[in-house]
Amino acid sequence: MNVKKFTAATSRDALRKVREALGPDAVILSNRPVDGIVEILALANDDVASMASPSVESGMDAPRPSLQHLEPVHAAPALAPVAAAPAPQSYANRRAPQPEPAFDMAAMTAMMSAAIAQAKDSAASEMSGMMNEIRAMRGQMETQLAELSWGATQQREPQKAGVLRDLLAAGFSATLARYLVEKMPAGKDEADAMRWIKTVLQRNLTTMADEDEMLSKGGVFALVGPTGVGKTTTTAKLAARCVMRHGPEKLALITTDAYRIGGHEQLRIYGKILGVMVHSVKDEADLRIALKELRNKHTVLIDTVGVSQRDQMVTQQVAMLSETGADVKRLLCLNSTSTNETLNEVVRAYQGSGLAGCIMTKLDEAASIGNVLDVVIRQKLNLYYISTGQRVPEDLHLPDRAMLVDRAFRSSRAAAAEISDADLPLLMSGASRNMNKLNEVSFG
Ligand SMILES: Nc1nc2c(ncn2[C@@H]2O[C@H](COP(=O)(O)OP(=O)(O)OP(=O)(O)O)[C@@H](O)[C@H]2O)c(=O)[nH]1
Ligand SMILES: [Mg+2]
Repeated sequence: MNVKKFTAATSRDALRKVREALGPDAVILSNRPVDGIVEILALANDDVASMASPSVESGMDAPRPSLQHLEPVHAAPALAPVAAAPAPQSYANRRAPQPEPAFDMAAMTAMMSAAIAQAKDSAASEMSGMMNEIRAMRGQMETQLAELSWGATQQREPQKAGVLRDLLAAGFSATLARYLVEKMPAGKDEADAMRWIKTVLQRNLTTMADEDEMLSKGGVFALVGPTGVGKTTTTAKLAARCVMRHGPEKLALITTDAYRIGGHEQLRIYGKILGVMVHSVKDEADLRIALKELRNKHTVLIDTVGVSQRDQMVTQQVAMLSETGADVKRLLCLNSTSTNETLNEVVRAYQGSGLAGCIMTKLDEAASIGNVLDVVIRQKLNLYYISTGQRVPEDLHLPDRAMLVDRAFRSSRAAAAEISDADLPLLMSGASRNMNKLNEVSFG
């Protein structure tokens, strides 16, 4: 008996090799992918016949695991030849009552089960390969359909393409840009279209109604966010605003920056200048005690230690601020110079059970601000303040929605010129998959 192994890049090639070597009646024992190629174990039809006979050939080219495990239960020296060359099934049927050579029967059964097991394996892996291919094809089709549909829009309504280019150049995400342009009523010229877009963006930008919401009402506010986004500086700016309105006694400052060398010093200096006590806490228990002691203060501002949004410490920090027994409102500092993707990641990481709002920082350093406005709009964050520089307290302002939206488009003219009409379908095609998240943007 001569089990032969055939390998090729594809099943088809491997089968061709089998046919060439063993003829069209070859019996395939197994067919499976191995290390990226296809491996087929096959027998010539004549060999199948000879399996029934005891004249087991000594030289098997291919591995024959089954045979090696298959010593007959009772040693069977009598491997009598079988005259006819029956198919395996008929051989099995003929087994009793004549004592048949146990070796061959066992070998045959084992070969068959090994072949079946391999066939099952390869069917499963082929199925999962097929599913992956179907998924990839679906993705490609979606992309191409989106490209086609954008190509058509561009020809039909060229002013939409212009608006789209401006939105992308301003830093808005392709998803939001596409959504807005698709919802835009037809028949507007480009200036009209832009006005409509700006109005919709403004309407969907939520800002603190007026400063009284924070300063008059008071409460406990924690500034959170990744490292270096301006939490301490913004805390000092807010503290100065509180002191100007209510005097230093009504305010307390807490820093959770207890373990970095000199971590709390920065805030302590601001506290000294303003005449406000700064409390330093190192853990949740500390914070609980401090907030209990300070419950009579009109406003408590907590400056937290910066944690990367990719660090699992964020979760601990969110938990620490949520379980103090007091109502701690978390304000997320968003660095306007970060990319849209990074800012989305930051919001996701810091969201916890809900943010009270956000503060845009480093607006003065940002070349475009559509990226940060996009995140605030899509994540429906309440924008409390904008920070436009390092000076305490001057560089903190209440957000002006019209000004912010105007500013987003003002600096983007040069960038818009760099996006060609031919690029638009491609840029938009990736946006199609996230569209369903946007159905709450209001246009009325
Ligand atoms: N240009 C500019 N710089 C800012 C602004 N806000 C803060 N900075 C500067 O950014 C740097 C970092 O500010 P911090 O307030 O220390 O930032 P932080 O978030 O407290 O940093 P960590 O505590 O290390 O996480 C400082 O040099 C600030 O002066 C801003 O709005 N514009
Ligand atoms: Mg700090």
